[in-house]
Amino acid sequence: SALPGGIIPALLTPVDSRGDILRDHLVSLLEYTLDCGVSGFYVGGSTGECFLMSVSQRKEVLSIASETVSGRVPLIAHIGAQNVDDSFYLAEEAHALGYSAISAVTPYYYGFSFQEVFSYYQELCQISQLPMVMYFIPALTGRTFTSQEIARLAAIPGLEGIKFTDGDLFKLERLRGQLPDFVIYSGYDELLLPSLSLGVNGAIGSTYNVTAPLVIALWESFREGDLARAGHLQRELNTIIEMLVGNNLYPTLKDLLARRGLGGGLCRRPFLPLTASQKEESARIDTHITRV
Ligand code: NGF
Repeated sequence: SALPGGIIPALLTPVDSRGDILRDHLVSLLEYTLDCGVSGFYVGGSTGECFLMSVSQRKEVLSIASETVSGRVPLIAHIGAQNVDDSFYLAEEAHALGYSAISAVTPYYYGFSFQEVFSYYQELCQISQLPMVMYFIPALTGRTFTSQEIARLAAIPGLEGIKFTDGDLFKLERLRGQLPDFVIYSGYDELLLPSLSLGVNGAIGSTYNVTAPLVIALWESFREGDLARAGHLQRELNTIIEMLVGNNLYPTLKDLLARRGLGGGLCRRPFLPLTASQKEESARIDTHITRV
């Protein structure tokens, strides 16, 4: 498959207080994580705040990322939207901008039937020349699928992978066994090591924007068979993730970027800026990361 493996940050989108994209900050974040050795980027996903943006802003983010990365690593464009025409439009843009793959969240709201979800992916895959990574995140879409249903979706020509953001590792294991050639990305940063042991091809996550060196070290330790070191790193990372999630995740990730001189910016409304006490906690998280 043309889909990248390895550690892939779900790219943050720095914006100003009006919600406009801060191009320079986005470029700094891309250059910093590339220097850390990431294997690709997942652009415009949940972490990128796509559901809070206009289609033209989403296109702007896709275009800044492809211009900046300029072929150094593969890029996956998240193009999922509530309005299918927006998805189709963004899929075409992603292709024109040189992306390696597209990805779309499973249709949410309205409680769509399996057949409706199937038709949605089928049409997207027919329209796009790029491989598709379905984005499975039942906690936020409210829609889960059995491993058999996922296998039926995986049979759609062009649907080559899944971003598996679920804690059900039994389901992940069944899926890996049933579909040896399907590309599976771990979507919960907390569960990277167990997911690696079950055979995922890569990992896409929000916290990798600020922990790339640590998570790449975990990945390499696992590859080298040093499970003690991999386990140690997962525990350290999980302490960091727990603090991040308890402090308003995305605004804190951006605050951490700002502390490293990378800008970072704010999040779009209704996300609120960090309070004074959240900023203090962010400073503690920053110290914690540097100490590991
Ligand atoms: O933020 C969420 C929401 N999930 C991300 C990631 O799966 C989202 C995960 O990294 C993503 O890839 C995207 O931007 O589309 C978590 O933030 C992390 O495991 C901390 O819980 O569930």
